Amino acid sequence: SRLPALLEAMPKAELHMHIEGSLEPEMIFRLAQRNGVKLSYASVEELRKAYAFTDLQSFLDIYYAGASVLLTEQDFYDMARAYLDRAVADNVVRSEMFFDPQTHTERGVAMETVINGLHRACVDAEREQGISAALILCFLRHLSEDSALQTLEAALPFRDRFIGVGLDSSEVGNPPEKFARVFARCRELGLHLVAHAGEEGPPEYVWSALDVLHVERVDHGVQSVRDPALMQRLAKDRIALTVCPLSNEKLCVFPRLADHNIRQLLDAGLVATVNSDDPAYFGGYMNTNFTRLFAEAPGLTARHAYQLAFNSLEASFAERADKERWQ
Ligand code: ES4
Ligand code: ZN
Repeated sequence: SRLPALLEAMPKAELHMHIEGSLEPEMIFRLAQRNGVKLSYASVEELRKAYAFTDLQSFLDIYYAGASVLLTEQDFYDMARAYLDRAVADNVVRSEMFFDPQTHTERGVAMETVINGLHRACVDAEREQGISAALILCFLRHLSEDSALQTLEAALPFRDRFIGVGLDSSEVGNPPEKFARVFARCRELGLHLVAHAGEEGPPEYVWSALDVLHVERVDHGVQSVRDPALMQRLAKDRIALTVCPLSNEKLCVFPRLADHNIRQLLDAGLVATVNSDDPAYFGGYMNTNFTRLFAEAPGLTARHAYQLAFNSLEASFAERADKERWQ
C-alpha cells in the first residue's frame, strides 16, 4: 500500500499548533471587514505574498498583525471551529491547541472573550465531530515575567478551560529561566507544562526548560542534536519533542525539508512527533506536514510513520482510556 495513504489515514494527535496561526488570509480579511479593522495589506493576494520569511522574528511580525482582527467571542469561536474541521479531515483524533492571550489582552480584548470563544469551539467540535480538543495557554517570552504572572492571574477564573501552559514567541535572548517563577506557580496549580526551546535557540535553552521549568514536553527541540548528553537525557526521560517540519523549512531552521533531522531524532530513540505549528502561514495542516516530510526527507519508512503517530498519542495529555482507544 502507498505510504501517503497510510500517513493520511493514521489516527494522530496534534500537540503543537498555535490557534492564531490557523487564521487563513481569507478569514483575516473577512474578520477585518466584520469588525471594521484596518489592515496594512490591500488584498488576500498581497497578504499571502508577504509570507516569505527569513527567520522566526520575520514571521512573528506578520502573525501578530494577522491576529489583530480578532475582537469578539464569535471570532475566536469561528477561528477554532475552522481549524478543528480541518484537523478532523486529516484524521487528527486529539488536538492540544496553543493560544496567546497577551496578544489579545494587550489590545483591550478581555481574557473571558478569548477563552470562552475557544472553549465553546472545543466543546462543539467534540460533540459534533468526535475530536478531542484542549487548550494550552502560552506566555509571550518577549514580554516580562510580571506580564506573564498577571496573565496567569487573569486566566485563573477559567482554570478548568485549559490543561496547561507553554512559552512561545521570540526565543533567542529570552531563555526559559526568565519565566522560572510563573512556571513554578503553574506547577503548584497542577497545570501541564511545555515550552518552545531549541527552535532557533541553543541546547542550553532545552536544558533550562527541563531543569528550571520542569516541562513535560519540548516544543521544537530540534537543536538538541548538537548536544549528545542532552539527547541521552531526552531519551532516558521520554520527553517528547513536538517537531514542526514545514515550520522549520519556512523559517529557515533547515535549508530544505530534505535536510530535516527528525529521522536522526527517531533513530536515537527520542519521542519525536509531527505537528503543523502555524498551518495557515507555513504551507499546510497535519497531513501535508507528514506527506511532504516523507516525500522529501531521505530514509523515512512506514515504521517511522507508525512510530510518529504512536508517539503523538502517547505524548498527549489525554486521559489514559482515550489513548488506549486510539492506539
Ligand atoms: C511560533 Cl513557530 C513559533 N515559534 C515561536 N513562537 C510562535 N508563536 C507562533 N508560532
Ligand atoms: Zn510553535
